[in-house]
Amino acid sequence: MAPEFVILVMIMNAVQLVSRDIEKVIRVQTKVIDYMTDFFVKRGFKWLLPVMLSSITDPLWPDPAASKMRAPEIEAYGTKLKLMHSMILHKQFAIAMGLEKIFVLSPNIRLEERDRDDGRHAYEFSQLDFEIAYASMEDVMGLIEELMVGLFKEARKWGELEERGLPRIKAPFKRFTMSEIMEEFGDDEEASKAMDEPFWITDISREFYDREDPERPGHFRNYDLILPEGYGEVSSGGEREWQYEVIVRKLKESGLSLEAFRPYLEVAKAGKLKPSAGAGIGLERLVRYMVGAKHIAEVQPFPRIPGIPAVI
Ligand code: ASN
Repeated sequence: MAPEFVILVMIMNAVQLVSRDIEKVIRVQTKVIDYMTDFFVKRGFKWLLPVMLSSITDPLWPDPAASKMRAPEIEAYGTKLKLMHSMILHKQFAIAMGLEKIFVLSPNIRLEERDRDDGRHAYEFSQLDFEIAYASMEDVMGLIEELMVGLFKEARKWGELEERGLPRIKAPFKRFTMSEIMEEFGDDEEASKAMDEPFWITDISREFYDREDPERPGHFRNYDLILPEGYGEVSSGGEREWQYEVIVRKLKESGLSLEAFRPYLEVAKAGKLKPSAGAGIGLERLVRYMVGAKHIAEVQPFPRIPGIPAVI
């Protein structure tokens, strides 16, 4: 799609929006979601339905890749409920309930700052979010590599992507720590532009729930999968904290209020959180890369671009 289409999609009225040709993109999206859900179901994962409102959600802070934002709230039956930033805390609750391996197609609302329109951010999007009890970062990274290698192999056969020329990829993907990326490329965006295959960034200092390496304080057992050609981050995850004292310390270090996480802390204090690891894969970002779209608005039937009011 031509770059000028990107500009157009943002100023389109409702009739123009429903008149554009998005059928091929949604055909690809259908195949991608079909492949991915089948992959998890075949490996014994339980498929949860999404949670959209809760008294607690992902603070998305501190995170070098996110701007500070507040989850919008609605009043329901005398309590304030937040629109979900992500289901990370609910994934940990599900593991605490005894569900060993879970995934969910989760809609997330993130009211990014207005200057976040970089073609990759949408303020309403969906991720395939999964979590595995007692898993390590190697387990999750290996699973995502297997998923991506299989998906790309399959997708190269799809008529819709014939001209796109997706790369032949093989596992293991290259790995860099965040400090190696900073040193070599300046930031992850520049690294993404310099690469022609997906790669990992590990050891990222961010939200309290990603596990700090107990043997190497100040280092983190987490990971982002970055797409090449400047498409940027498509997946992020980590091993999780589960011990009450560690969680309280990290919440305090992040400057977050303990009260905002009360039910989560109650479960942690009761010793009910378990070690786990997981990740979320951004569906629109993945589809955007696969079809080679310049802007995420081109793959959203109802674009949700930071700074631009939604028409429908
Ligand atoms: N889904 C991510 C994870 O599993 C969290 C996020 O979306 N912020 O770590």
